Amino acid sequence: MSPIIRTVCAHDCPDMCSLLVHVEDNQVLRIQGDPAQPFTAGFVCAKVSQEPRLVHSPDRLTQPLRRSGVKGMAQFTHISWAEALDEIVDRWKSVMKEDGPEAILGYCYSAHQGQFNRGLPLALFDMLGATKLIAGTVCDTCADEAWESTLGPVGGTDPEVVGSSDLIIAWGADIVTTNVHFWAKVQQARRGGTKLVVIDPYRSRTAAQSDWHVQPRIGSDAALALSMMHVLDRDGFTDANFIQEYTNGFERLRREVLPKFSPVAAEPLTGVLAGEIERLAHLYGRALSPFIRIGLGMSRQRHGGQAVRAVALLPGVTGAYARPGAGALMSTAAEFDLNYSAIRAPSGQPPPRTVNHALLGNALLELRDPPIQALFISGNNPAVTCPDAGSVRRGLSRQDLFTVVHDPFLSATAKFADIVLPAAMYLESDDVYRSYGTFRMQYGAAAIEPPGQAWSNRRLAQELARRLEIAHPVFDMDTPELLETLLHGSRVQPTISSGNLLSSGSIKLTRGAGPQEFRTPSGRLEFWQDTSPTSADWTFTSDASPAPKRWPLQLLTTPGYFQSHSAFSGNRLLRSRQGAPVCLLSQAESDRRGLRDGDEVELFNAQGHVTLKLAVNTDLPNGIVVVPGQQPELESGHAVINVLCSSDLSDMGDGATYQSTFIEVRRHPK
Ligand SMILES: Nc1nc2c(c(=O)[nH]1)N[C@H]1C(S)=C(S)[C@@H](COP(=O)(O)OP(=O)(O)OC[C@H]3O[C@@H](n4cnc5c(=O)[nH]c(N)nc54)[C@H](O)[C@@H]3O)O[C@H]1N2
Ligand SMILES: Nc1nc2c(c(=O)[nH]1)N[C@H]1C(S)=C(S)[C@@H](COP(=O)(O)OP(=O)(O)OC[C@H]3O[C@@H](n4cnc5c(=O)[nH]c(N)nc54)[C@H](O)[C@@H]3O)O[C@H]1N2
Ligand code: SF4
Ligand SMILES: [Mo]
Repeated sequence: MSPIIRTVCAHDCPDMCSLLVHVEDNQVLRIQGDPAQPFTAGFVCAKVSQEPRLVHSPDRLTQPLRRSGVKGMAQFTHISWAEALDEIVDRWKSVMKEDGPEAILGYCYSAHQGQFNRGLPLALFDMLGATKLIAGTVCDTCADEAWESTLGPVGGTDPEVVGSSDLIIAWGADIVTTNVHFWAKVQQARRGGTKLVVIDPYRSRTAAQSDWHVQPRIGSDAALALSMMHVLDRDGFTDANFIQEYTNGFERLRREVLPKFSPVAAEPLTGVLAGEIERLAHLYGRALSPFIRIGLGMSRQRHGGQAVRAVALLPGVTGAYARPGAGALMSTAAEFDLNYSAIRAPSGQPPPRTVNHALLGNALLELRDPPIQALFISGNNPAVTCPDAGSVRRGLSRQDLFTVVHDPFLSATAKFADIVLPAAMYLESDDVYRSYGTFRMQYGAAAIEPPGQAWSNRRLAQELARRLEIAHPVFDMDTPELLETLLHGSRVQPTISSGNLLSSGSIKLTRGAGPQEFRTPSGRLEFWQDTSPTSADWTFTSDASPAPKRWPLQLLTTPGYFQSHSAFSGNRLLRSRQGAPVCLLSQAESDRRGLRDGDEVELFNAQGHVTLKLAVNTDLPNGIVVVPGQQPELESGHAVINVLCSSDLSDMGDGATYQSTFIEVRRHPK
């Protein structure tokens, strides 16, 4: 019998599955979802069921590399770790001597690792006094700020109780693709008669399997939610006691805003018929325990914060936040008030300067006094995933920039590096994990040794700290000590302690029964805020301003089913299952441009152009183009979709605005 290692899936995914990894001769034979963990429920997704092909991919890096050709052309020679580390330390020391430590940028979001592999590289740059990355703005900072300004830093409804809900709304969440274990729970509930409504401009896999797919215009969710509130209030579905006892500002919203959002007024904003809005509001108002799963996709646009805020307020109107199985869930991360800064920012000093994760291109091209001279990227692929990817690539091409990339694969970004370091993956390193889609934490043991000379992020950070003579205990701690540090002072104790994490599998936080807790400064759900500069005064309730005439189509990039951005592209089977990159366009929009299914087309705007295959999609409304996934090198155009997206930021949380991209499509000019 091959040994079975109990560990955790570290991919950037809300489910945080508990895994049983079957190992023989340092090879992963098979991965099983742990049947003893109720959320994982014995299965893994279509991606991780193929994980041996990623971990043992022939494309894995096993030795450090030094650039021998032009930046971006991926010409490298093998070097030893000693040579690589000597060169990095020498270059960083001379950059610091000439321009100060703020000329160094550590760019590590590291979303496919646990807390220590994520945290320790950040600790290194914090201790150096380097320019600090404001991380996560490509993903969830807008949504998080919107949620926190509404409910406070708190998790939402437990996904494990969705079985007792009588109505489920997936609001801008493609659950089948991004949250498959929650989908299993949803399906269980539906077998008992619960209805599933999906609110999404795109007929996603989840929408296609729903009972009712409502298709609003991109970015019009705030208007839709406010119109539902209008109907709920007008037709007597408000819970006056709940509003009185647990909320702030509803009267003002009712007086100043809701009258503007009658279904008839909201119809042209949202593209949803007035009658449908009425029906949706009544369905919601009549449900005893409606559960809204709020996705992050709708937050990645100019008024994304307003959208999330409005949707998160709906359960406050009807008092659903007080009922079991009801409420809203976006992310559970805020519930874990861990001592992150002790691991990630141990200096205790404010950073000398910051760079927004989504603005890497601008930072590399435009920052002065000092300019960024040395860049370290680990666990990120910004040449593919960052907005304004053209600027990112121009920045990475700077001859005077010294770039180090630490990755298990020669990613599109690594191709621009001066030094590439082979990284271990999560199955090759022990770490501690906390979920953002459940209320669970777990310790994950390394299942195998890393291939060749690959090093974990943690080992690399420790070694660089040693060579740079950075003395801080955090770089010498073993796993139990790091764990004690991370949990110090946290409310998750005593349910979760270093002792029980190291000795048990998945541990679930216990949360009080009773109404959803609000951790805003007032302790109430905030319908209105006058104080916050980003506050929802509801001036902007829709991104549905008419598209500029020259760029009449709005771009929607959705998560790829067989992808997590580019992190699975080292698995050739998944790459072929995802297929060649395509763009979806309605029949009418295609006809208008004389385009046919399968044509090679160019997507373009003032920022750049990308060549793709056209797939005519009969479920798509006019006026939008959908590109599923962010594929590393689009097959024919040698450009990634993010060259079309600007570096404009969202109304809250300084987030990326991928969805606020306007383009035109034409036949590829051969
Ligand atoms: N298979 C797979 N799994 C993943 C990922 C992946 O890329 N692929 N990504 C991982 C990561 S990094 C994250 S952050 C999470 C969450 O990943 P996200 O990318 O945030 O995915 P969802 O929350 O499912 O939201 C996507 C849905 O939002 C819809 N949407 C976009 N704009 C709007 C809008 O204006 N209004 C409405 N109503 N809907 C809109 C899209 O059409 C899409 O169906 O998933 C993780 N899991
Ligand atoms: N147009 C558009 N763009 C988007 C989005 C969108 O919806 N639309 N979504 C955004 C979202 S939600 C996110 S989270 C970002 C994701 O953006 P990124 O985090 O840049 O994307 P990934 O492809 O997940 O890149 C992870 C990299 O880490 C590497 N890696 C994996 N494990 C390890 C490890 O253990 N150590 C090290 N050192 N490296 C490792 C992988 O090989 C890969 O190269 O993309 C964003 N980009
Ligand atoms: S569903 Fe998510 S957490 Fe579970 S195995 Fe797949 S990627 Fe990992
Ligand atoms: Mo993300």
